[in-house]
Amino acid sequence: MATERTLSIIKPDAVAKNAIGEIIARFEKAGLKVVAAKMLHLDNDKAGGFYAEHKERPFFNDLVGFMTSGPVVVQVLEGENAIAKNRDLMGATNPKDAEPGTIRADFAETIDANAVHGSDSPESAEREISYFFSNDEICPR
Ligand code: RTP
Ligand code: MG
Repeated sequence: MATERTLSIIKPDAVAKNAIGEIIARFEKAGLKVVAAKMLHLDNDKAGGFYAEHKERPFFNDLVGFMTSGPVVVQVLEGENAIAKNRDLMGATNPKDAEPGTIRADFAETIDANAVHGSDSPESAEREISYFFSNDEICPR
């Protein structure tokens, strides 16, 4: 298996719940390393550009509204199979369908405010990491 990098976002609902540390602990306990991190308050352009693939979807405006409703923590996670591993730790998009013990099952209640984002493929990971981080902000370890 290859070492990969993935983009993770702790969304405004989880930041508001003071769950940043508990969520990052789950990544670290699963063997993923934080190699870059920052807190940001996204504006409409930055959030809309990030979710551009969903621009035509009926939930797009709500999604951008939610993602700009408070600060987020954006990080790059590195490790074996990091993209799929992070998606497993997150659980299903709708917390009601998420397996017990996943981040979304434990920290989220609704599909709109679902605690975390994780890249869904190597191509999205590459795009999303460079959307938030320059190379000199990533610290291989
Ligand atoms: P994310 O991109 O945030 O990691 O979530 P995901 O891959 O599990 O889900 P995705 O299909 O990429 O959707 C992005 C976010 O849009 C919201 N959503 N709402 N109301 C709806 O039917 C609906 N579908 C998606 C969710 O907040 C989802 O995380
Ligand atoms: Mg997605």
